[in-house]
Amino acid sequence: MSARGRSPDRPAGRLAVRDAEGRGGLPAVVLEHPAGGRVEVSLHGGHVVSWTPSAGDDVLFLSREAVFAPDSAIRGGIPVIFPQFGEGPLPKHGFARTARWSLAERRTDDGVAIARLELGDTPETRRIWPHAFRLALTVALGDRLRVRLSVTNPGTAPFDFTAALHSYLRVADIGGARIEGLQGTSYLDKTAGFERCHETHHALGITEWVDRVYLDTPNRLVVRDEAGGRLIDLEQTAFPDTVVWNPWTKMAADLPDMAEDEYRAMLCVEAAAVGEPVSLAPGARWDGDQTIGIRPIA
Ligand code: TA6
Repeated sequence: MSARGRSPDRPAGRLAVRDAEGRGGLPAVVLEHPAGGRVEVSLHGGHVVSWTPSAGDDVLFLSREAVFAPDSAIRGGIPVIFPQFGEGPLPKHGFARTARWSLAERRTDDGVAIARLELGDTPETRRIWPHAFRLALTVALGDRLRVRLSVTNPGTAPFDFTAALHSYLRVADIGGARIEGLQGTSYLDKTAGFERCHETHHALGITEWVDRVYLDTPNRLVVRDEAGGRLIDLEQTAFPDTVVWNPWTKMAADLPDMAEDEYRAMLCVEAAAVGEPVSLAPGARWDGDQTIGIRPIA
């Protein structure tokens, strides 16, 4: 549905967290809010695949070509990237996004529906990444959606990791989308051999293939979805960096799990710890959050 053809306000429901059969028949957990909001989290990848707020379209983009299968990453939603962002010795973007997570806790608390998923090391992960680790993904649905990635080192030696919440935001049309808050920061431009550049735009529009790691970014950004008539407020803590990605025409054509025109309906603005790996001492825990809210454009 287009953002202009708004869905009617969803009926008020109850505050709940329940098991569900997710897309592709994969197990999922669904969070519901009395105001009508609904979030679906797949246990495959610990992946938030959808957040429909009380009114309007899904805030997250999910490709109509997305593949829901045990060995595949899902194109859209919020992939969890750990322990390696991008290319490197491990599979691209690490193994957390294709692993089977378990539901560790579900609760409701003061008007918020909360699910906590967990993932730990296995013989398979230790074969390619020789560390004991424990991840928790806490998804909290209130007026906004908060996603927290927690990394614990239960082992006896420190380890380093890079990570991201690779959020795919849905926009009504990329031509009217602007990111506000990055002016004055530096970024590594993956489309130009990771050249270091300086952001001069107050409101950054996307008019071509963009793939950038913005370093040391402010913890609040706004995506203005002009055609959709809404602002998407992003807040991140402990993730120092922000990745901005849109594949545009050529790159989208190379992605088998994304339709050719869909680059117009998405914009990745990712809470990331990429510029410098995080070093985690034995027994230590690191928590990184991304919170997403929406407001109508006044
Ligand atoms: O976060 C941006 C990025 O690293 C891009 O370089 C692009 O490849 C994208 O992620 C998607 O990666 P994927 O492996 O999911 O196709």
